[in-house]
Amino acid sequence: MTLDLFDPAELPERQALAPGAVLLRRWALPSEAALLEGIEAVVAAAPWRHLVTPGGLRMSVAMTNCGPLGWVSDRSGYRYQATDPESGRPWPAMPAAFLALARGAAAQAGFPGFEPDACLVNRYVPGARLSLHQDRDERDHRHPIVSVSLGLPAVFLFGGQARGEPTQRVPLQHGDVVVWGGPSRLRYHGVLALQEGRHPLLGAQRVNLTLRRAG
Ligand code: MD3
Ligand code: FE
Repeated sequence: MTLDLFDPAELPERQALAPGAVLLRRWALPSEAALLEGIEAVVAAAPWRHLVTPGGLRMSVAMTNCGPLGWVSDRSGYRYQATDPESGRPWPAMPAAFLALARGAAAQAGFPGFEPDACLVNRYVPGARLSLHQDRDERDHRHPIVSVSLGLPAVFLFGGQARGEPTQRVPLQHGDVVVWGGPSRLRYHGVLALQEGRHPLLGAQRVNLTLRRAG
């Protein structure tokens, strides 16, 4: 047996990216079927949509939400709200598999007791990207954020506490889970434009679940 460090399948399962930031490679694989079913149920009740930034730009990433609170953006700003602005109804319930995954991953990363009340679901097709930003719309930044990558691989940009600081590139693949907490919680981050490709289960897309305690 040789250890091929260039084969992503051979890399260690748990990797500290920075203080408070832990990458759990393939952590979501055992629940992939339940996660995909959950995404289908959420999208059936609250379809994908392209939000507009306060500056009037249409985001290339399509989004929806589930759980008690959902993240939205429009000309008046960014916020969490309990209802889907498209339908006026509450966001669909958080699928049990999302909740179980988030609790387990957070505990594994050193954040026991994490209870998310918001899950933003992001869909990237080739060319879609997320520019460098901080997540600061949540009430209490002491709670970590759990992110789950499904489908096509992406390159995640992990910056510093200020926008101008150098960024680290972290390749994220299907099933990878990252827990961002503690001193990493307010670091700048983004996602490079998705490359073309086909994933056996998801086709030409990447879906990211971002689980947060927002309220
Ligand atoms: C690093 N989504 O929706 S979650 C977002 O892949 C967002 O769709 C990304 O950033 C995506 O806001 C990645 C990863 C993430 C979330 C919060 C962080 C990384 C973070 C907070 C601090 C540092
Ligand atoms: Fe973010």
